[in-house]
Amino acid sequence: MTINVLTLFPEMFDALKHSVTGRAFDGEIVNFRAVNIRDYSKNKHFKCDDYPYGGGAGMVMTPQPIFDAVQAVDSEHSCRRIYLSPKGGTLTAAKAKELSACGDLLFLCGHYEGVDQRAIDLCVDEELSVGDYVLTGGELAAMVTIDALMRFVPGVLGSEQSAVDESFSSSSLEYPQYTRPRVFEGLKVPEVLVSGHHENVEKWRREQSRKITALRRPDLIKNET
Ligand code: 21W
Repeated sequence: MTINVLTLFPEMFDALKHSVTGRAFDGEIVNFRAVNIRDYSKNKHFKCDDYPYGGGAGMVMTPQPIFDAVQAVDSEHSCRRIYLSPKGGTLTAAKAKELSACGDLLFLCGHYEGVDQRAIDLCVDEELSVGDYVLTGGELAAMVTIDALMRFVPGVLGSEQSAVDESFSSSSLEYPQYTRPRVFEGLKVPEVLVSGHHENVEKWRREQSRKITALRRPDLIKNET
């Protein structure tokens, strides 16, 4: 699987070189490429933005560098092309899982006030948002999406981690976890966890999950089928 990102700020994606995502790139389970849209500008100053027709505040990304960058990265239309946008459908675990099984991906990141609509019309299969709050651009949204989807790519998580039933994939919140020491700042690890009684441990964890989900996210329980 190859993940391509088109952005004016490719250095931001260095953040993915750490931890689980970084190891997946090193192990060539996932190939990652951040492409600078500016490299494709035909303007003599490599300009990539301009004033909005009709007026208004801020700048709009011009279509030419985006169109040419997309052609260069994906001329055969074999990538699923996603534009990170506040107007898109919201990222969920189900969407992340779907994207993880789509083959090669291309994420287009806007910055400033947005992207000329013609670049979206010509280059994009789907728009995707990460939630109802305003970011300064699509880059962090793309990183959130990439991190979430890579967890579903076989071999990215260690076998130990992938076996764990995680929040949202199992539609309930996690039980609290503890490690050494047994007592920290006067707070003890729950007795059942050090009892060595595996059945009781499992029962306690299920009960804790149920309680915290009912308290914090009753919507997850109602939505369970
Ligand atoms: C935010 C760009 C607001 C444009 C028309 C008239 C990508 C994002 C983003 C951004 C506007 C995501 C306007 C959740 C987000 C993103 C930057 C509005 C003003 N348009 N998910 N006036 N939140 N945000 N432009 O912000 O690119 S996914």
